[in-house]
Order: sequence, then structure tokens, then C-alpha cells
Amino acid sequence: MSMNIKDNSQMTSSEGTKPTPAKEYDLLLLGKRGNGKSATGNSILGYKAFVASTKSSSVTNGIERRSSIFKDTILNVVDTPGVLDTAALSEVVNGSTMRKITEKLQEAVENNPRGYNACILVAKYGIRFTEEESDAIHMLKQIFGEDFIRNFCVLVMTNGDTFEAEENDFDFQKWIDEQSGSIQDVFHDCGFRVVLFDNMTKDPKKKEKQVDELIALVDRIAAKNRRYTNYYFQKALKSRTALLVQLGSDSTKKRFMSKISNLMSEIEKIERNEPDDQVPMLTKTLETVQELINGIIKEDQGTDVFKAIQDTVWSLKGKLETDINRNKKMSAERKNFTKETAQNLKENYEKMQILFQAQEEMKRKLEDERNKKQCTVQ
Ligand SMILES: Nc1nc2c(ncn2[C@@H]2O[C@H](COP(=O)(O)OP(=O)(O)OP(=O)(O)O)[C@@H](O)[C@H]2O)c(=O)[nH]1
Ligand SMILES: [Mg+2]
Repeated sequence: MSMNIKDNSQMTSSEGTKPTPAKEYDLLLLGKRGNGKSATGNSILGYKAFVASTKSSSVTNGIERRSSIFKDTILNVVDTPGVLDTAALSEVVNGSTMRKITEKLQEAVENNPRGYNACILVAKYGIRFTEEESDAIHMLKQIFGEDFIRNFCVLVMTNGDTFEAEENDFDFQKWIDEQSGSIQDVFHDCGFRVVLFDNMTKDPKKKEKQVDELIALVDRIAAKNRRYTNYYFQKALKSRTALLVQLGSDSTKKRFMSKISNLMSEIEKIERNEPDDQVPMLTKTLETVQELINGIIKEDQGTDVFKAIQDTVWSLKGKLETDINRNKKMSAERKNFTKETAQNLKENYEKMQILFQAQEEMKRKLEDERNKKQCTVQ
């Protein structure tokens, strides 16, 4: 077990008595920053096991494990740092926040080889369920696997005190039924395993009731006899890698696009040269294009996030190869053409010389004959 999981063996019972535990549940707390994961963990365990934040900055940085006994159940709860919020995402683009978070989550999964009976997805009542929240749920599936929410999650809505104040003791189940849009999709997704938590309450009855409700929901998952283990986490490796590549892809895409644009203007310049000179220049550019392709493949990690860019560079490579071959052919044809012309010139010259010599001969003969005739006349 990793050093940064603080295993608290202190077992307390919310009732003060210690019945022999009949079952043991491992629970993993997940949710956006400040949604009340640590406070919910404390409510589940019945004591101040985790530090809940008092200000907007994230409090939980590592993963922590605490245990307690509630009635006949041993509860092992693992708290995690806030995931999937806008602040984290904007940092992701510049750096590796998300990578660090997924590493922590991996640690939480690997450090519990027998797996988690349920993951407690902590959301905050009173916050409008926006597209951003839906994106967060989608991301959770990319990190943990497509069936993660359906098979393993219980949704805890915190700020139950606000709910009661706003809804005048309106029944929470009725409220769930009345919701529409993306929040209703999440309710559906997790099989309506939803419970309202008031982490501020001092009322022991209320405290007990909400943990009772939560355990009943975990019982439903446990009845299926499966736990979320490293097996499922590893199965989601491809989508998790794709998420990380995707999140950091904007700046990488820009970098690749600027390289492509530079290469294209370089090719344009080269094409202004004579075909003979173009071939070595284009061959050198082809090498750079191949290096770029290798770089893209490395960044893509088989996720196809950079597929469009990869396709563009592949077609650039194809164009270069065609250009090189065409130029080689053209320059060979030109060389042949020059050789042929020289040969023709030589032949014509020789013919002309022969013709000229013949004419000279003829002239001389005529001259001789004229001279002979003049001698006879005299
Ligand atoms: N009124 C009210 N406040 C709550 C409730 N649950 C949590 N809070 C408050 O919400 C704030 C955030 O709670 P935390 O438990 O620290 O949230 P977290 O999800 O662990 O936050 P990070 O560790 O930063 O990700 C704290 O000020 C809590 O006191 C609740 O049910 N009602
Ligand atoms: Mg916390």
C-alpha cells in the first residue's frame, strides 16, 4: 500500500455499540472540486476523517483512506482530489493537471486490489446542471470506463440543507422525477441510485438515515457481485489516454499546423527552381515530412486524436514523392533531348561540310574546264 494512503484503523460506531460486522464496503469518493467529497466522507464515516475546505481552493490533494463501522458494516472510504472542473481543465491545456489527477485515481484503484464495491459520485444540489457537468460525467466514463457509472456509481447530492430550505421539505424522490435534461440523464445512467446528503446536520437521526440510504444503494451494486478493480481501470486505458491526448491537443495541433504551413511554403519556393535543382531539395523536405509524421504518431499514441493532421501530412508526403519522381523524369527527358539535338547538329554540320566540299570540287572542276577551253581557243 502506498505511503500516502493514511490507513486509519480506528473503528467507531455511530451507535456506540460494536456488533460483529456482517459486511465490509470499500467506497471511492469522486467528484468536482468543492462538491463536498470530504464532507460526505465524514458523514459516511461518522467522524471528522477528512479535511473539508472552508474556502474555494481545493483542499484534498492526495488520496486518503479512512475506516469506520456503521451498524453491521465496515466502511472503508477513500477520498480523492477534486476532478473534472473547469479550473482543472483550463490548467490541463497548459500543463499536466489532469495527468496528475488520473495518476492519483490510478493509485486509488491499484492500492485496493480487491476493488471498490461502489464509487460515490458527489454532486452539489443547487448548482444548475450545465453542459460542463455533462462533460464531466463523460470524462469520468473516459477515465474509468464506459459502464462505470451504470455498474458502480451512487450519486450523492450534497447540500441537502439547501434542498430542504428551498423545496420546503419537498420529497427528494419526487424532485428527481421532475428533473429533465442532462441531470435526468445522469440519474438514468446510475440506475437512480441517488441520495441526498446534508453534511451540515447535527441531527443524529438524519445522519443515520442518510447513511442507511446510501448503504442500501451500495447493497444493490454489491448484489451483482462485482467490484470496480484495476481490471476495469486497465480496460479503460485507451479512452483515458485519448482524453489526456485530447485535453492537451490544442497546443500540439497548433504546433503541427504551423510546421505543415512552413513546409508548404518551403515546397512552393523549391518549385520555382529548375527541375534538376528541385530533386535534392524536395528529397530533403521529404525527410522532414517523415520526421513530422513520426512525431505525430508518437503524440497520438494510437488514439486517432490527430488523425486529420496525420492525413494532411500523409497527402503532403504523397505530393512530394510525385513531384520528386516527375522532376527526375523531366530532367532525364531534358538530358536526352539535349543529347539528341547535339547529335543532330553534328550530323547536319557534317552533311553541310560534305556538301560544301562537293560544291568546292565542282567549282574547281568547272574552273579547270574553263581554263582548258581558253587554252585550246588560243
Ligand atoms: N451547506 C452545506 N455545505 C456543504 C455540504 N457539504 C459540503 N459542504 C461545504 O462545501 C465545501 C466543500 O466541501 P469539501 O468536502 O471540502 O469538498 P471537496 O469535494 O472535498 O473539495 P476538494 O477536496 O477541494 O475537491 C465546504 O465548505 C463544506 O463545508 C452540505 O451538505 N451543506
Ligand atoms: Mg476534499
